[in-house]
Amino acid sequence: MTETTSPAAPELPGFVHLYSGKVRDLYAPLADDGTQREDELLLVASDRISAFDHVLEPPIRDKGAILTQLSLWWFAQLEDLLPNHVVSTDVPEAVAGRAVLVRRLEMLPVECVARAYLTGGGLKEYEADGTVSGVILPDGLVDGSRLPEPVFTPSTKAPAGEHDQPMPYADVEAAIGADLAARVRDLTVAILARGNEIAQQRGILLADTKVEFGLTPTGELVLADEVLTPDSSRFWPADRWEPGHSQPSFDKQFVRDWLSSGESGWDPRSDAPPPALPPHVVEQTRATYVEAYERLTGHAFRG
Ligand code: Q0Q
Repeated sequence: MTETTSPAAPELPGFVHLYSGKVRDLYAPLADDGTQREDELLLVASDRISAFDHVLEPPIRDKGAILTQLSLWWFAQLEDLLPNHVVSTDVPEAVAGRAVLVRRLEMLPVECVARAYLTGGGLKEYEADGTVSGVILPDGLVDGSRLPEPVFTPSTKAPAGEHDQPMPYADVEAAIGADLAARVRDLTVAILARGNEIAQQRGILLADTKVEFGLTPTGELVLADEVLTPDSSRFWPADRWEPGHSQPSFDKQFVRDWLSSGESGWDPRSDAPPPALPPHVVEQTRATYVEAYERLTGHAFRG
C-alpha cells in the first residue's frame, strides 16, 4: 500500500515506484526488456519531515541528501562489523545525493531496536515492571538515564499508519530462528555502541536506534535500510543531557516546540493536521541536520 504523502514520489526514468513511506520512497530498476530487476532497489530519501505521527509541511531543504550522506558515512564506519546492502550512489540526476542503489534482500520481519538510554516506550515498560524487553534493569532509573549497556528491544513491523509493537525475544527466535536472532541482537547492540563511541566524542548522544537486516540469496546477513540517522535514531545534544526529564532532540526540538506552542495554534493531541512550519523553524531545522552531519563526519555538507 502506498501512503499518500506530499510531494509525491518523483517519476524516475528506468525505475518503477514501488512504495512510499512517510519520508522515503522505494523503486525498482527496470531491465532492458522493461521488466523489474529482482536484484536491486533504489532507496530515495525525500526532504519530508515527520513529527507527532504527521508528515509536516513544508519539506526541509536538503534533509534527504544530508541523511543519505550521513547513512553512507555510518555504513563505512561499520563495515568491520558486517556487510551492508549498498551497491552504488550512481543514481538518476533528479535524486542525486539523496538516493542509493542497494542489493535487494529478503528483509527480516523484525524492527531491530537497541537502547543506550531510557526514554519513550522503553521508559514506560521500565516504569511498569523494572524491565525493558524482558531485561531486568537497575532500580532508580529515570527519563534519560544511561543504561549500563545497550539493550536489544525488538519490535514488530506494523502495517503503514500503525505503531510497531514490542516483540518478545522468544517471538524473534520463533520468527527467524535462535541463531539468527542472537546474531541480529548482538549486531544491533554493537552498531549502537559503535555509534555512540564515535558520536559522543562529537557532542551527540544516540539514545536509541532502529536498524534493519536482510539476507542475500546465499544467506549472508547484511545491514540494510538507513543507519544511525536522526530519522532512525534519537539524537540528543550531549551538553544538554540531564536525566530526570525528556531530553531535547538534536534535530526536531525546534519543530516540536513550535508545534506545541500557542504560536502554531495546533493541539498535538488533536487529529487535525498540523499547520505548516514557519520559515525560521524550517531553516533552524535544516541547520541542525547540517550540524549533525558536519560534527559526525568532519566533512562540510555541500547542498
Ligand atoms: C526495503 N524498506 C524500507 C523502506 C519505505 C524504504 C523494503 N535492501 C533491501 C531493502 C532496504 N533497505 C528493502 N527491501 C529489500 N532489500 C527497505 C523500510 C520503506 C521507503 C523506503 N522496505
